[in-house]
Amino acid sequence: MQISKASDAVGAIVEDVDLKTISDDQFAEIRSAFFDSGALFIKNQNLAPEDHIAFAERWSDIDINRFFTPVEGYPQIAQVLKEPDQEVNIGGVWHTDHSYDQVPAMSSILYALEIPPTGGDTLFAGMAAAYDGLSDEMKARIDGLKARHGNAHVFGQQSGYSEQTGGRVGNQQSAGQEAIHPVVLAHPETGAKGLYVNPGFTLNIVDMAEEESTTLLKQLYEHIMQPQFHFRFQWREGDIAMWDNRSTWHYALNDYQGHRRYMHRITVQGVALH
Ligand SMILES: O=C(O)CCC(=O)C(=O)O
Ligand SMILES: [Fe+2]
Repeated sequence: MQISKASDAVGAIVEDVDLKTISDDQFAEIRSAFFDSGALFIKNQNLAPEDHIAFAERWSDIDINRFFTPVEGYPQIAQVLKEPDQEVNIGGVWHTDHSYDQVPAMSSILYALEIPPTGGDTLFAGMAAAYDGLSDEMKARIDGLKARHGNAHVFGQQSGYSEQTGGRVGNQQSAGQEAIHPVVLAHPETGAKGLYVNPGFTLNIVDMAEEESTTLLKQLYEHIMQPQFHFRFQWREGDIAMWDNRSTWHYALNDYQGHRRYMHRITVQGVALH
C-alpha cells in the first residue's frame, strides 16, 4: 500500500491496496492519513455492496441519509446518480454533508460505479489549510462564534431539488433539521483548527445582525474558494473518495450533460462538535 499527498491543502491518494483484505495495521495507517489530510482517494477497488458496508463499519456505525434514494436491498447505501436526461446533479455546490445534524456525520464514502467519458470530477477544499490562511485579524474576529445550519431550503418540500434531480431526493416531509456548531472547529480527532461553515447548509452566524452575518460568511466562503485550498479528483471506475465532513468541503462538477454517472455512498456517524 502506498499513501501520498493529493495536494498541499487536502487529501491523500491511496494505491496498491485491496480494501477487502486490509490488515488492522493497514487500517490504522489509512485512518491516520484520513484525519491528517481530510480526504482519501483510494484507487482501483472492486467492491460488492457488502464489501463497501464492511469497510464503512470499520470506521463507525452507518448514518443513513434521510433523503437519498437507497440502493435496492441495501438501505445503508445511497444512490448518487445522474441519468443522461437529468440536468441537476447531487452535490453540485460547495458544501459539506450533514452539518444540519446535531451530531454531523463523520465521513461520506463514495464508490464510483459509472463515470462519464469526460468530466464529473469532484472538487475538495481543506478547512484547516483555509483557516491557517486567514489573517490574524479575521481569526480573532471569528473566534468563539457559532453558526446555525439547516436543510429545509435544500431537502424540504419547497426547494424544488427533488424535481430537479429527477425524484432522486425524497422524504421531503422529514426535512427541517437545524443545528448550531462552532464556526472554528477544533477537529474532534486531531485538534487542528478548521472552518466549519459552508454555502450549502449554513444559515447564519448566531447572535449577529443578518447583514453582518451574510457579509462575514461571504468573506469566509470567498477565502475558501481560492484554488490553493483545493484538490480536484478525477475519477476512474472503482475509485473511492472518502472525506471528513468536519474538515473539508466538496463540490460535484456538473459538466457531463447527456451522460450517466453512478456512485454508491455510505455515510458514517460522527460525534457531537464543541
Ligand atoms: O458525486 C459526487 O462527486 C459527490 C456528491 C455529493 O455531494 C455527495 O455524495 O455527498
Ligand atoms: Fe455531498
